[in-house]
Amino acid sequence: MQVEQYSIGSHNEVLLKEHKRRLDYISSTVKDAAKIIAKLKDFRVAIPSWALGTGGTRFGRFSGGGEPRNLEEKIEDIGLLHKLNQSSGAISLHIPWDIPENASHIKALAAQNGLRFDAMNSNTFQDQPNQELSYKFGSLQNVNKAIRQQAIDHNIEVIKYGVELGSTSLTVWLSDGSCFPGQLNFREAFQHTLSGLQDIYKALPGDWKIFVEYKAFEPNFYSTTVGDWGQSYLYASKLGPKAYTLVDLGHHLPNANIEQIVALLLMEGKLGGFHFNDSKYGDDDLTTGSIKPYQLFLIFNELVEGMDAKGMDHVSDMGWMIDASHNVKDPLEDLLQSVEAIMLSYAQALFVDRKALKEAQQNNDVVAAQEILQNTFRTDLRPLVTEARLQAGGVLDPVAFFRKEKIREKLIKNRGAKTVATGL
Ligand SMILES: [Mn+2]
Repeated sequence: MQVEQYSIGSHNEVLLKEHKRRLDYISSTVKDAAKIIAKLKDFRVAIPSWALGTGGTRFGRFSGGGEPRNLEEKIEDIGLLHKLNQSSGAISLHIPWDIPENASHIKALAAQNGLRFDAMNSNTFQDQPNQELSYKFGSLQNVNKAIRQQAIDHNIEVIKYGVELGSTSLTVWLSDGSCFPGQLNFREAFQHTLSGLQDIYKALPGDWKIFVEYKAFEPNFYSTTVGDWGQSYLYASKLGPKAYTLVDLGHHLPNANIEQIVALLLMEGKLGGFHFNDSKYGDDDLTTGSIKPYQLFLIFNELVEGMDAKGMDHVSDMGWMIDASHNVKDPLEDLLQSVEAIMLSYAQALFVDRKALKEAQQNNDVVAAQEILQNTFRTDLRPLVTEARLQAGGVLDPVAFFRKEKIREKLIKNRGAKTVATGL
C-alpha cells in the first residue's frame, strides 16, 4: 500500500496554518521547544508483528478485513504507519507466527520501508502444530527435562532468526505458573526456569540483550513463575550483564506504582525493555494513554529522569515497543493513537522543570512538587509532537489522513475482507 508524497503534501497544506498558529503560541511559553522537538524526531517505538490484525478474546474475534496475510504485508503496514507518523520505524517479530523464510528478502523489504528489527519474541505459551511435546504445564519450569530442552532450543532458534535480520535482543515472556495450590514446587519451578534461561543466555551473541518480561497472572491464576518485577530482577541479576527486566504496563496487579518500579530498575541498570498499552482492570491491552494518561506521564517522567541520571540514550538504550490488542478498533488507527500518546507523554516528561522539582523535594514542598508535575501535564504540547512529525516528513494528522485516503478500504480491496493475520 503506497502513500503518494503529493497526498501527504496536500493534506499538510490544508492544516498548516492552524498548526503554525498553535505552534507559535506554545513555543512562546516553552523555552526549550526546539530541543524537545529535536528529541521527539529521534524517538522511535517498535510495532509488534502481531498487532496489525484485529485481536480477540477467548470469547471471539471480529476481523475488520484487509489484515496482512503474511510477514511481507505486515512490514508494509508498519512502513505505512511510519510514513505517516515518522515514529514507528521498527518491527518486533514473533516466532513462530512470523518466521522470516527468506531473511535477506525480509531485511531488504524492511529497509525499503525505513524499518529496523527490534527485539525478537519467542513463544512457549502455545503448542504449535507438529510440536513434539506440550507446554500445557509450563515450558522452562516444566518437571519434564525434555520439555524444558524443547523450550530452550526454541529460544535459541529465535536468536538465530534475529541474527539473520540484524536484531540485537530477545524478549522472553513465559506463561509458566500454576492454577492451583500444590500444583508446583515454587522453588523448583524457579530453579528450572533459571537454568533454562542460563542456557539461552549462553547462546546470545556478544552484542545481544535478553529481556525477561514479567506478568502477575493469566493464563495461570494461582502463581506465575516470572510474576513481578522482583522475580524478573532476580533472574536478570543471576543471569548476568546482558539480562534485563522488561516492564509491560498491563502486567501488574491493580494500582501498582509502575513509576516507582521503573525508577528503581533504572537505578540498578536493569531496565532494558518497555511494552506500552493501557488498562482498566488487568492485561487489557488497550490503546496507550486511553485510560490513564496521567499515569503514563508519571512513568515517562521517571524513565527520562532515570535514564538521564545514568547517562542513557533515550532511543537506543531501551527497547520501546507497543504491546496491545485491538478488538473493536481498526488496528492501524489504534496504533497511530498509541504512538501519538507515547510521543506526547515523552514530550511532557522532557518539559518537566527538573531543577524546580528537585528544589521542591529538598524543601519538602509537597504542594510545589505537585504543581510542577500537574502544570506540565496540563500544558498542551501536542503542537510540538505534530511539528516533530512534520519536520521528519510525516503528516500533520495521521488518523484523519488514514481516513481521508480510505486506506483501510484500499487494503480490503487488495487483500480481501476475510483475511486473518497470525497472532492472538
Ligand atoms: Mn508484553
